[in-house]
Amino acid sequence: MATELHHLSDYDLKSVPDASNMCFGIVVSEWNDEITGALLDGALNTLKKHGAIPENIHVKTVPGSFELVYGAHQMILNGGYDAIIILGCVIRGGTPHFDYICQGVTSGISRLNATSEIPIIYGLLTTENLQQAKDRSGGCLGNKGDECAVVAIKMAKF
Ligand code: DLZ
Repeated sequence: MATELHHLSDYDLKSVPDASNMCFGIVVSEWNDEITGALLDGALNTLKKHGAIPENIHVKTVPGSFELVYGAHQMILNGGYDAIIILGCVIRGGTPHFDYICQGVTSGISRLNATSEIPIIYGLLTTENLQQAKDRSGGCLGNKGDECAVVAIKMAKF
């Protein structure tokens, strides 16, 4: 369970399969790019640390988190991936927009997971403010990009 006391960035290195024969797609949102760039760095470093070959990691950007579902779907249609990671960051503002984006992305990615043959890994930060996002993108609560990379490798093996 993800709580402030437990996060997957503390994973046991030995529990992660070798990723040298795996191919990964990453879709990353440009919105809040200071945060999503840090998530991407974390994901790339962790995939490579576990053997993934840089040429086998394909990164595509989309304008905002709402477009992550479309991006992931296009990657599924292109084929050739063992797992796809989506990375985005939605920060609550003064309107209900936050809830609609979070709900849209979450249900869209869930639907893709239920209907496609490869796992889509959910790397969407949904935070109340910028500090919470920084804490989870290389700050005191780890990096969700790292976590997503570990989950992607494990699910590709699954
Ligand atoms: C419009 C919008 C707003 C208000 N906030 C965010 C956000 O915090 N994080 C994010 O990734 N994207 C945001 N967007 C953009 C939407 O995700 C989307 O790109 C637009 O609504 C166009 O479809």
